[in-house]
Amino acid sequence: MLPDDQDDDGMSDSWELANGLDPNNPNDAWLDPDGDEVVNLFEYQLSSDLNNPMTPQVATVGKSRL
Ligand SMILES: [Ca+2]
Ligand SMILES: [Ca+2]
Ligand SMILES: [Ca+2]
Repeated sequence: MLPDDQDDDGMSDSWELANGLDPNNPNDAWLDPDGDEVVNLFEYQLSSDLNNPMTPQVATVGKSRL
C-alpha cells in the first residue's frame, strides 16, 4: 500500500487529485477517460497522462499485463 493512498486503489492521493480523480473512491482505478484501453491504475504506474490517449506509447500494455 502506498503511504498516501486513502482508498487503497494503488494510486496516490496527490496523483488522483492532480488528475481529477477521487482519492476516496477505489473504483476510479478501472476507469479509462481517454479511451486508450489503459485504465487509470496503469496510467499511474506508467506515469502517463490519463486524459491523453497518445500516452503511454504502447496502448495495449494495460491488457497484456492482466
Ligand atoms: Ca488512491
Ligand atoms: Ca481513487
Ligand atoms: Ca486511459
